[in-house]
Amino acid sequence: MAEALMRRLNSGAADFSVQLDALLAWDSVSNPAVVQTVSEVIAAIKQRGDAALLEYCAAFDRLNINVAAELEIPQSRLLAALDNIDQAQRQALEVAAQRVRDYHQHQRQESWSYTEADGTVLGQQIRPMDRVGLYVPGGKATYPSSVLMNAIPAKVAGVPELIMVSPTPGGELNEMVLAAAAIAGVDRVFTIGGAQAVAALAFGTETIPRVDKIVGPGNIYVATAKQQVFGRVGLDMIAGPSEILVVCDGLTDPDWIAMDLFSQAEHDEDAQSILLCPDAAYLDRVEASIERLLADMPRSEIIRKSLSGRGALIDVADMAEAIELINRIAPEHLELSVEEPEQYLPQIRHAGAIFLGRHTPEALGDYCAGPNHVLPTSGTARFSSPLGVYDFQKRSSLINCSPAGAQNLAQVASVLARGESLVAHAVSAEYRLGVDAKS
Ligand code: HSO
Ligand code: ZN
Repeated sequence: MAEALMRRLNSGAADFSVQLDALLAWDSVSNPAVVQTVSEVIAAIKQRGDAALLEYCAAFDRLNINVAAELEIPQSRLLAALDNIDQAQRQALEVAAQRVRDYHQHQRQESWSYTEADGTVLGQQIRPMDRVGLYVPGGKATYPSSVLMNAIPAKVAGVPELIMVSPTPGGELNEMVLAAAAIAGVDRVFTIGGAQAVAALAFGTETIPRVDKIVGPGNIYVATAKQQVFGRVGLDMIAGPSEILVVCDGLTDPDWIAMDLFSQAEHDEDAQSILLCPDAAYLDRVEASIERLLADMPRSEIIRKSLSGRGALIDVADMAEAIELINRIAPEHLELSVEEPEQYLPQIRHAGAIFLGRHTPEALGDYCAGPNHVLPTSGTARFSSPLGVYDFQKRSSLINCSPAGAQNLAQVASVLARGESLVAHAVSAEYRLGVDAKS
């Protein structure tokens, strides 16, 4: 028999836990040479603004522009992209955008307040950020769907100015990306990329407006630059390779499951596809489907490397054990390809997105179901959530003490302040004690 493409694990094996840890291990890359280069780039943009930016565009992107204003793609050019692309693709982008918009409307948080018996009002005021930057990578991982997924929640939150940046090596524009930007309502687009684009967004230049938050994936230079500007601007998470965990009861067409595993694997050689099933014979059938279907995939080489490097077919004792593993893995995408999947939801604590039933492949969520496809990777679903409207909203606390309320609070504050030896605090509170509570 030919050697199996995917590793096979059995949860009953004595060393299973060690094997699983090894399978899941992922070190986010940090490279001292890149860190050094990126800090030089950031310093240059900070000191010399547009002049430095134009030099980097020429050096890294073969983009020879003398006037920084020409780095901006006019809105009329974005609209032209809508006509330049295949009209079936335009329509699909529009349907996807509308569904993503509808879904994200449900996430909007509203300001709230309540009034206490003594008339004091407490609450929270919710406002969008003023200006957000969206990084869109050039090259092989340029996904128009990701433009929709990043831009739409920001616009639904009410961000007035959404600035997109994307490298354009040799000046060649990606029509689908521009069309997606137009549909999503991106306000301004600049043809810059790399660490210099992140620095320009974080510090501002004469031409590039300074933003309050930067979102969107990028290569190691972009990720390193984001880390270095963190604190000056807000950031989304730094994504690791994409992952899918499929749990199947053994009753779904094995071809479907094989293709679901491929769909993650084709993103990247480092992507991770794992299948859990309580029926070992079914794992054999999926393996046979994989062998048969793989050759016809245009990205078969990437899929092969991903499945053989980081993939696994895991034989589990039962669904209870599968649930335990789900929570331990905390996958970015979880497919429950089982009968009555809803029954397991109360036990699932950690997963970026949960796809329920045999008719919900992850691919539908990647493009058009409505939920966001920017999700926590590498086990970070233990403490973080999908990108959403809430990532572009921020809160201010509201406190409005009535004179009577101030009397009540001042007594407490005064005692605590003196306990901290902060006398000005105490006296500031005590001044309010003397006030006629009716005035
Ligand atoms: N599965 C990717 C998103 C994507 N898929 C974009 C296709 N295009 C995120 O995990
Ligand atoms: Zn995908």
